[in-house]
Amino acid sequence: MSDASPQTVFLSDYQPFSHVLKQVSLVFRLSPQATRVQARIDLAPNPARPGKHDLRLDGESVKLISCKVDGRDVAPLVDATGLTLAAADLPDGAFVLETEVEIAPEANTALEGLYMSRGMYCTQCEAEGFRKITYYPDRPDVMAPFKVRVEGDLPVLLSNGNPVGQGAGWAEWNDPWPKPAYLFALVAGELVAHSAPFRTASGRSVDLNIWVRPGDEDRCAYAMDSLIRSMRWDEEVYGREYDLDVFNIVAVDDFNMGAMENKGLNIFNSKFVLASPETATDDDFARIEAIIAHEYFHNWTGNRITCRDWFQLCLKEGLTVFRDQQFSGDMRSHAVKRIEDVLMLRARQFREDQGPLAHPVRPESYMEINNFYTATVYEKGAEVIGMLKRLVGDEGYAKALDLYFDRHDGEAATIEDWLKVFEDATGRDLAQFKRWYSEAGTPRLKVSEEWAEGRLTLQFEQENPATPGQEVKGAKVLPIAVGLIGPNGDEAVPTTVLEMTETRQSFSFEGLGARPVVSILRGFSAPVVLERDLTPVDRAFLLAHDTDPFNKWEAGRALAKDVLARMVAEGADVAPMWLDAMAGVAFDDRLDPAFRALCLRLPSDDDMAQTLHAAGHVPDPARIYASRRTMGDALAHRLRDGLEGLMASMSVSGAFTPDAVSAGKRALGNAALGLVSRLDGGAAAKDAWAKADNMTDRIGALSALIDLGKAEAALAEFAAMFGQDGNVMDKWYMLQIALAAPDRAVEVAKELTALPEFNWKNPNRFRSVIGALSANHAGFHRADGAAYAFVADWLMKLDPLNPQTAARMSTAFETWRRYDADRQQMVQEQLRRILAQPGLSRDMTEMAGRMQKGG
Ligand code: B3K
Ligand code: ZN
Repeated sequence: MSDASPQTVFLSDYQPFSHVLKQVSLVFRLSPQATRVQARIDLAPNPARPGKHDLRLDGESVKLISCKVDGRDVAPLVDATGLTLAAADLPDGAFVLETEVEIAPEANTALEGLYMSRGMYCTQCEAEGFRKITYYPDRPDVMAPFKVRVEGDLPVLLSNGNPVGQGAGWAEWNDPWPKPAYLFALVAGELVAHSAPFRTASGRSVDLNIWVRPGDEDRCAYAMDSLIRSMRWDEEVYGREYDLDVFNIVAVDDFNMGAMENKGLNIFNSKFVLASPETATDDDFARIEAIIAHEYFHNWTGNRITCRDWFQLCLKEGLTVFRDQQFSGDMRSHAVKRIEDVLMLRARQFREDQGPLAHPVRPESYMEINNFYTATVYEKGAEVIGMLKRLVGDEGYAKALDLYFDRHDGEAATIEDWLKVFEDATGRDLAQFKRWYSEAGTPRLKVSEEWAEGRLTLQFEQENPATPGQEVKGAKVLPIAVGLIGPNGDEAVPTTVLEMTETRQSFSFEGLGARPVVSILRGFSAPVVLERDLTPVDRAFLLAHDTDPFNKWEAGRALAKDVLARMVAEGADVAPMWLDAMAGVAFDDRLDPAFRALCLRLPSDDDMAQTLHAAGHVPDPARIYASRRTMGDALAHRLRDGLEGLMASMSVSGAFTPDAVSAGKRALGNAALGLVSRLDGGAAAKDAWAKADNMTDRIGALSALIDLGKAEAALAEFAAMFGQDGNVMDKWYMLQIALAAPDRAVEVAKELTALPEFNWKNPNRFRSVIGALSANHAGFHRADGAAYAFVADWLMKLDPLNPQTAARMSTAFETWRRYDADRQQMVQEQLRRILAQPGLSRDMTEMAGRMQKGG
């Protein structure tokens, strides 16, 4: 889809819709080239919009066959984005609108609206896909109950809500819960179900089904188990029960994102449903658990209470991410989950927030809303809720959430509504806190200490950097969790939350016997960059003694980053102090193996580039890469005597289970294997490859071999084993490119994209190559710009077919400001080239335009 001049939409322009919808009935006659959709909509004037108004319905790429008002043919004004029925042609009160349209699912390559994936019909309507199915007020504040009849010659015909009838070639569904059109879903295909019963807390029976292609049904057990645990958890922790007789999940191979929370009919990217020990890694299992939970939790936070408009996206996404993070923490380890979440936040959201695409958690304008399903809306949106909870306490949070569900169930709400329930439930004024929603950018928090006569004073200063369109910002409310550790390693003052509201603010602790080491921002209590001049000795001390697991890990990470930064900037050697500290953690059996594995993971190249840039350096990708390798080699040498033993002690016997304890052991065992491989020329990795009996260990061994450039045989074996399985083969593509030596990465990507199996129209496959190349930091930022051009070529190739995925992948270019003038120019050249492409999508026009402007 292309627009000559994409329009900008503004939050400040919001107006309620002209009409209210009482009931929607749809009939689908499925056919790949010519599906007919009949819609019957009961409408009435909206009392919130006094006066008589035209009826404007959204509609794109739909062919109008007929249109009737109260049974009489009418001739609406049809244009490229919808139709209008003039007020004068409409009855004064309630009326019935009937339309029939024709659409071509088979021709739909954008995977938005009704489309086909390997013979199966499938929909994706969020954010604005329903308008590609029929004429409709496609906006989240228009909610209505839906009845759907599906006719087609496929055995399984699904839609939202409860099944009310079915026969040969048809099925009828009724969804009694009013919903916006973006939650509509339809699936038709040759599918089989993996089913299980569920009984809700109040005794209602629910049939749970996971629908997959025949042959895949034995890989649904983990997703089903995750679903059942999610449903129980939401009852126990949030008091929220499921509200229909069935809950259906469908796995589809061609999907633009992870999954979609359609009411009663979640549609999933198959890679986040299908799992067996042979095909899925521990990380895959953890992601499946989290995404199943996320989509299920949307039933209350998103579906029962939805968003008034798309600017409020974080209302459902931030909250639902927060809830899925809580759930995963409860199921696994809170410490490990928090570290992983912060790693991801820094890698994706801080990166976004510090570049040209920075935007507030609640943006105020957009051209294409699909471009705002970002780490800022999702992950920072979740962090903001975490801060809110920290500020009002667990009880205040629980009261506020109960009030939120009581007050807004069945409504389309705003961030103002959300904050008001916290104010009303806790008596707190959140006016200043609200800046977290309206101001972009990652605050930088500086801290210095003063010590005199048993009194420790912490002086904080926050800086809120300018972001595109936002030069000046106010001070943020920062919950700063602090603990003090005495010189003997005992906790002198347990975690206390300091509440910073000014630009500069001091807090004192009195009556201390000896000068403590301060542990600041425990649990990563606010999403800020902490700038702290702590000596390496103090960092090592915190790594050894901090009682807060996040800050214990953070101390080691900060130490590693200091060391690596000095290696890159000054050519310093690997600091022995860091090596000793790592040895202390790696072999400490009292620590959780998963935690130890995280400690041994070096800061990523991109993270280092971000950090160096923020410190005023121009990062040199090749130098970062080389220094990081040197650092890894030094670590391997330092730990060498213990690595074999560590690998042996981490081996998990018995049948594979994806539980957190076994996964943690495998993670540490594979980390040790990665280090051993730097010493033994690949002997241990070859051995591990031969012995691997699950995908986690297979990937561990294969990664080590690719890293050594000795993976040819293993790669061929892998392809022979899994060639038929698209999701598994995506790993094969991804690893070869992500782990390629920087000077080889583009060449490897070129070779792989030339393979006949490289089905670039499949979003997972496209991401596994283009995403992997952008993630290979030094490879992507190769000095001759070859990777920039390669990625731009592919984005331009995909854009006309699937603008959403192309635009998403274009964020590869969002960091160009960090680098030297040559690289900046080369990226600019690619952005110009993209923007000059005739018929460029609205999605890509907005993304490339924003990136071009800089920041
Ligand atoms: N709500 C969907 C994402 C829709 C993305 C549309 N471009 C999945 C989720 O966040 O749960
Ligand atoms: Zn979501």
